[in-house]
Amino acid sequence: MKIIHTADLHIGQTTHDNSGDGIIKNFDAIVEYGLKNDVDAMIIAGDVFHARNPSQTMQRDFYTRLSKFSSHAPVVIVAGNHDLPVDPTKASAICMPSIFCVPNVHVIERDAIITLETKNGPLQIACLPYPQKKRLLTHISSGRNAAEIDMIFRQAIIGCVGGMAQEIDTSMPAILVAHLHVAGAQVGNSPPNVLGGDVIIGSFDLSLPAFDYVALGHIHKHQCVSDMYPPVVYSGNIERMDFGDENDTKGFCLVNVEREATTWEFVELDATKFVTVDCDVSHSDNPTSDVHEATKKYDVENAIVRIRVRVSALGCAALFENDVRQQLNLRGAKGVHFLKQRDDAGIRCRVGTKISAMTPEDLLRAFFGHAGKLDAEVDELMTEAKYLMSDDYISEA
Ligand SMILES: [Mn+2]
Repeated sequence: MKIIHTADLHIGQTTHDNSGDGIIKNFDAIVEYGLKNDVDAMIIAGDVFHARNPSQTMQRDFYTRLSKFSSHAPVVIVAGNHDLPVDPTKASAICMPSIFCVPNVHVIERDAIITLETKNGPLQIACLPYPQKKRLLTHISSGRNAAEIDMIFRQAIIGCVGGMAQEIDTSMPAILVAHLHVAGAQVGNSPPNVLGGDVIIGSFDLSLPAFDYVALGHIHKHQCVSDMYPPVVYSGNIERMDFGDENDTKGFCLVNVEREATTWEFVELDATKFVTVDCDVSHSDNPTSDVHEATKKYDVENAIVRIRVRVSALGCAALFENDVRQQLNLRGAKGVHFLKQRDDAGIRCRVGTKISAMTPEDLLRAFFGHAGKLDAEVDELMTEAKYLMSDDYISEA
């Protein structure tokens, strides 16, 4: 049977670089793929929404697509850390389908084994939502140190997975779905909370012989973290969110589940393109046109572009960002960010292009003018400045 494994949709996530519109567009693409290829089920391994209190619009956007798919085949959602409330008396972000008992949609917030009846036979799914320390802590007596607590958590999780593996009927295909941090995984550009506070589990503690595939969520970089059978795979998130994702491919996993013979492939999605242009114009007489020239090597259509430019303090004033931005927009760039690295210290001012002909006094006067000082103030400041720059002051100091 064919299943889709996706995770970490983070609907509603925005970054400085990306408004997040591509997330829903790519979830649409996954649903369309599933319908067109007649897949048997969809697994979402946690973190559907970015916020614990998603807006009504975000919920509408997700549930309309979910219901389109679930009218065709079952969906299993295993809660991630973003889905679960910090306070256990509060509702999770994804509780609605359970409350209304929506057919074909299974939302799992506590470890459990479910059996899906797909049109190509039964599939057992062992589900392990994100292990929240707060929930686990209530079972631990006080007076333990951090390392001991970490050990107890790890043993609890390993015990839970092992217990579920024992309950599996090994004559039928089974998968494990979990939202957690596996040792040795490249965290890539995942949010920083991935690095702190997580209990880290070995992939060998998950790749047990009862299972035919381990579908993971939590780390946003797609990767397979085990060489052994069954495969242990992070599908990764479905959209590039910032420049840390520039070189990562985004997509989902198409898994062909068969007892002891499962195979999988990665299906790439059309994620927002990020392009970094590195250039050095610190010795250039015409930084604007040289930066523009440097961008020509890149395909910037529909891309968010970052220009990392090394420029002298004086050249800074002659680098007209808006000119470069306009030219890139004409070539189809969706956004342009400048990151200027000045190779010497100095004042920053926009005084026109004939800087090399100006004296330090001229430059300072221009700077005060640019900073919005009135003429009278500038005269007063210049008197003080001239004194500070004079030999008299230097010898007094
Ligand atoms: Mn997560």
